[in-house]
Amino acid sequence: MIGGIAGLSKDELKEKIKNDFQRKIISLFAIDPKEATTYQQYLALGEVIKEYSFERWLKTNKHYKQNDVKQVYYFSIEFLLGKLLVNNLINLGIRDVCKEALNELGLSLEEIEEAEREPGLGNGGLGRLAACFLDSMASMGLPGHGNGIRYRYGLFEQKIQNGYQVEVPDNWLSEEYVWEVKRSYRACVVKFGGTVRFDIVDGKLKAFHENYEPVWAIPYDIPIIGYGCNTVNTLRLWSAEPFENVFDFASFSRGDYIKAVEYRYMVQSITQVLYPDDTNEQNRILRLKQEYFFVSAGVQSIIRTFKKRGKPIYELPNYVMIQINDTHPALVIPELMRILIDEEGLGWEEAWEITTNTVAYTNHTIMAEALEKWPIDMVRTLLPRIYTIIEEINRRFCSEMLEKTNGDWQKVCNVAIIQDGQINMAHLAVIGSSSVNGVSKLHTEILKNEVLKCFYTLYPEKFNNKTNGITHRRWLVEANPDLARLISETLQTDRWIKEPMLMLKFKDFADDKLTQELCSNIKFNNKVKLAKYIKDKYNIVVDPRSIFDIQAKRLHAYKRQLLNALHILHLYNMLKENPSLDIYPRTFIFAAKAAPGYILAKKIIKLINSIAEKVNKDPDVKDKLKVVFLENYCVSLAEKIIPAADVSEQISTASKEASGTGNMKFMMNGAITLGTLDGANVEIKEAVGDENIVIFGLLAEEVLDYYKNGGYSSSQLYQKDLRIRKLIDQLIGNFFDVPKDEFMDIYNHLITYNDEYFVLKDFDSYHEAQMKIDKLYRDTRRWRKMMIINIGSSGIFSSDNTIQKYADEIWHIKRIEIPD
Ligand code: 4GP
Repeated sequence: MIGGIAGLSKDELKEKIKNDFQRKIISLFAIDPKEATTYQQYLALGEVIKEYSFERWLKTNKHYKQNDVKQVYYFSIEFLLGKLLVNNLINLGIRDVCKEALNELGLSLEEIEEAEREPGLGNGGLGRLAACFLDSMASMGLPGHGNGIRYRYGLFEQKIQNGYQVEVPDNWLSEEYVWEVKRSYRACVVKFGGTVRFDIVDGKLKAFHENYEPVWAIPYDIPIIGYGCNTVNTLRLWSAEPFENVFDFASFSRGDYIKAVEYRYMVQSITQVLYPDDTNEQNRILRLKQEYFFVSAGVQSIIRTFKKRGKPIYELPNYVMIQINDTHPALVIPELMRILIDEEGLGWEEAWEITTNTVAYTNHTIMAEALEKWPIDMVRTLLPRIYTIIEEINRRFCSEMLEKTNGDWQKVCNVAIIQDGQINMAHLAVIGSSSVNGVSKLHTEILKNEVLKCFYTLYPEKFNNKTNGITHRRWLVEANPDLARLISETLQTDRWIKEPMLMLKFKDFADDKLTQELCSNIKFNNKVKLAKYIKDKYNIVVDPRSIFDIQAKRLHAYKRQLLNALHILHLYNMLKENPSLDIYPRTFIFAAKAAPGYILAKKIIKLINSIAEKVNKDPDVKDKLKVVFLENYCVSLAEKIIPAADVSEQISTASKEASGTGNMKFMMNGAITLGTLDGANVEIKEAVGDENIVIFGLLAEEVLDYYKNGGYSSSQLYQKDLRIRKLIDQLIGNFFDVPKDEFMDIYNHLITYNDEYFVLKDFDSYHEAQMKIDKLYRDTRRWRKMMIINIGSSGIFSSDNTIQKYADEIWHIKRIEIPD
């Protein structure tokens, strides 16, 4: 193993990196280092850097163990880490010296880092938040780890062909993944199917799970390296592997060869792919298997570690906290109950007390389709013992409620875990945990007053808000190094990288002409780089002097990429009517993946590309409008796009976006938010002040009121508003060069089904807001001032602040310095 790097001088370290890197190439590939491909260079460098973290990793774990430290486990079905090479170099504090070392070998760190493949183990906000939290916990010296799934295939790779999204499997593990360490010796057994038998043993009723199919859960650990400290925490991702001798396994019936093959296939499918399309039954079963798989393995390994401390089991909540990232890991609750009762021999009440004090739940969405419900038959068949426990939790809870409500069955049904033959996972999560939090002030209020109102009345003390945050180390220090340097130079310190609230001081320079100019130059250079990327990849020329107006996020009707697209079409119509119309040149950039089974979202992608084709080819509007759809949105693409944005489109229907975190990344890089008063936009507005953000559209309460009481008709709007009528007619007429009825789903969504997300209702107000942006941008000094205020204020939205609140108010854990 390569030795540690503590205590070396810069020159010693540089020499060490050069030697270790070259030796690694030889030991890995048995080739002359000069002949290595860029990818081999990346693998070798990655191995070297990973090993540099091992000493600290070991020390951290030892320290936690020896000092009986309370630790947090963040359970999440997604972790969207992004590339790790540069992140790890920065956090180890050796990026510059590594760059120099490579230069001296005639190599470029930038080229090597490009070769890294990013693990796409998440869809969007939820998974990326989990990754930001890991970075903050490690960098703040907090004992917090991740627990998730090592998917063989990540989220699909998106290609755009003829304007349509095409999904290609993301084979990210085709080569080895440098940053993980396989720990087979810490495997756990997860049990599926079978039957439950109850028997009296020593006068106590005991459950026996029999005839199940055992699956190995093999942990792969990734070191999470803290910035500017010795802490290295762990992200543990589980992979499913078959038992080689399953037919000798006592509780599994002996079978034939075909059965053995089927078993292998079943096991491997568990961790095969992220988010199987849940429109069919088989995939839904698979999803449930995934959830139980990583939860059971995670809880088992936590209990195993805890027991090594020699403490009595009832002390668990004093040493362990499990935060569940949405309801996907909510089976933690019955699984912990199972272990405490069946394996540790506790009684129900004692087990329940321990469980509820160990688990805390974060809700990330109020979208009905995302609030998980599992058919009881499915759970009973797949997880028979877990099912009996859920049933008992429900039975006890309902009888308690019946008493509380003086026998009001309706009220009890509203809060029951088992309703209409289904298990309501949000209800299970609320009932079985000590804390329930939303992810922005507005979202938490909506949870309290609408979605989980009944529970808020029952347990007001459980509910709390933790507004999301992002790690400024990845989203600023790494993604926008020039801006990071400017902040350090201006503040004459780089302490803000550890203490992000110091960034607020940058606002003091909002009127300073030099800072304004430097800031604006950095933005311009970032735009030039993005323009080059667009030219190289798509052969589209965009002018970096135009306004870069960007919407980058998952494609979803509520996020309203459609509003943006229709508005671009409107601008186009205006320019066609009046070619000398004075609008400031704009480049509209989109990046978004649609779920493979989400037809409307895919049609919106096609529409954006159809508009792009129309606009970009038309010589009449050539200098004024450009539209670009960047394919395969992922963390590394976000790192290229966000630093180049002037305008950040955060235009969801008010009440629908739980928080948003893209909004924070854009402001941190000096983009001005054009947004609705939704999610964390509300708090961004508070932070930057009304004059440094452009707000439009219906308020959340207005939206909720329309949903409850009606009063909006999109077809009336279509009749009344000529601009809107023209746009809709263009969709279904022969304006675009597309097959007949191509956009009929969009038409139906907007008109036939009355525009569920108020795209047309907010159109006018959005247009005005866009015109305001146009005007503001022309006022150079004003715009630059706005940029600086946004950048400075973004310190508030560092995930370090968010995590501090989780640590103080939910987890009750403290920062610990890991000694050298
Ligand atoms: C997302 C929310 O849509 C987003 O507003 C929020 O910022 C993010 O979680 C992190 O809290 N939800 C999901 C999901 O990604 O899968 O439900």
